Amino acid sequence: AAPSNPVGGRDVIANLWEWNWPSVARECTTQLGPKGYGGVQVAPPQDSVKRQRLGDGSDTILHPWWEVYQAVDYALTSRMGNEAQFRSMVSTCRRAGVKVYVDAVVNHMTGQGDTSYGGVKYARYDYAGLYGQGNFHKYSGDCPSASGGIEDFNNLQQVFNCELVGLADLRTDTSVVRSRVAAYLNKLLGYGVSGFRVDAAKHVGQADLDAIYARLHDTKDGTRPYWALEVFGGGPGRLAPDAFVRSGVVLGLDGVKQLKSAFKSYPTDAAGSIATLRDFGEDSGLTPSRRTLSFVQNHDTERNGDALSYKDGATNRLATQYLLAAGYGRPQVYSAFSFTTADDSPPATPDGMITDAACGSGWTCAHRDRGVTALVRWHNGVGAAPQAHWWDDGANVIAFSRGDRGWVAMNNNTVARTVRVQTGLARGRYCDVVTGGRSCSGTVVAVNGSGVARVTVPAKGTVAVLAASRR
Ligand code: AAO
Repeated sequence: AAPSNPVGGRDVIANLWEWNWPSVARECTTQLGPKGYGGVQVAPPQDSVKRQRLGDGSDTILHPWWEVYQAVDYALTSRMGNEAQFRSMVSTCRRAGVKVYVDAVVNHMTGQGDTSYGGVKYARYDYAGLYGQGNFHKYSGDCPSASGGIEDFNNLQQVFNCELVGLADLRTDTSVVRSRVAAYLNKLLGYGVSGFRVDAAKHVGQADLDAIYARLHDTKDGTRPYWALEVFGGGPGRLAPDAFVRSGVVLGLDGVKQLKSAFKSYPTDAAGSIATLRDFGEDSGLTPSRRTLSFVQNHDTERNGDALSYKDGATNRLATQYLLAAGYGRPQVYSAFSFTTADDSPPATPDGMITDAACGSGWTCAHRDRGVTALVRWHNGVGAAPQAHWWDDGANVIAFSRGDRGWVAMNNNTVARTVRVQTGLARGRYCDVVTGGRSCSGTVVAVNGSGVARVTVPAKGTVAVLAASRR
């Protein structure tokens, strides 16, 4: 079986979604490595649909972000760069101590178009030298819906064998397709990639995922590849996220909704206050921590209303800090581009090639936020120590320790709050890593002989101290 999350250590992943390869490489060296991130997730690197101008004067977005989710070929010729740039990015990141995880589109090929970024000419069920009609469920008779598409997301046969939004569904139940998919992923592993986010994993299904995984080589570090499965919640039986945890780690998509309701509904809905996070994780019905890749949002949920987004500003930062502190799942920090409509392209040339990521001009750079990087450092400092000393005011202020290694307090109000709390720490004066960074120039938390501290937590802010940051 695929491995669980690593325990403790530098495990935080930055999801630099649709950053181009030279920008990812630069970021690994200058930011991610130095700030304590242990991994970076990148967008699908295989060749994809490149939409052509319609010539009808319509204002349809020519190169929406989702072009990259329509695979044309397993050559690494994408909107983010070419194969040489991809390889160089992976080795640069590895040298900076940052492992690379790839978004793998293996459930399907395309649903439209005839030309790719790599210049390949194709048809929906014909990819010369790779797949033809016999490799698709469209022609195998296994899809029971009248339209050939998924009409009912609760129907197992449809979810596995019919087409997701019209995307040509691969027969991953055959050894020919399994071998070709595995060859693609093994090529990436050979370049130094450490694992995958498996796109539309719910539609591949457990048996096919397991068979593909069994064909994968070890990583360059000699470990089994990380294998994080995209499975939206809500499906019954074998379609539920819980039914996939034996095949791999699953994406924490239900947790995303709980985080939004905790952080965003207060004070309009007091029931949704952050005090409810006392139970966040397995106690609130989520998949096991060691089998969950958790995040506040990803590219789908920041658009579909399930999640907070960069548009929520300080509330989104606070939720990200909470996730890094909580210890549920392997935390991932999402960082992409700002958008107006759901289909917007990332900043790109007229030809669709994504341009270098410039923070503040089109790119949110949430992973660089000092409040976030402080909590990455704190997360690494507390390691695998369990949550203890939970405290809340019944509404919008919470505090907890991670064993005796660190203590944190968070305030989701729009005004500062002063609290008197049991920290579980030994008597002493501790430096807040959020306001003080590494230099201890900010807030100092004084803990008395009984472990109690009186602390003022800023509006929409966090105070976080490490036992190791005692003065
Ligand atoms: C584009 C065009 C289409 C066109 C197509 C082919 O937009 O009009 O037909 O090309 O020409 C992305 C875009 C698509 C885009 C596609 C290909 O989102 O718009 O299509 O690239 O370019 C389901 C899947 C899940 C999938 C999600 C979008 O299960 O795997 O749909 N996510 C991944 C990617 C995604 C990508 C693809 C897959 C395809 O992350 O970006 O698509 O590679 C329910 C179901 C879920 C279902 C959702 C959304 O979920 O249970 O299975 O996800 O609905 O349809 C609560 C409920 C939960 C519900 C959820 C919905 O959480 O509990 O049950 O709300 O918000």
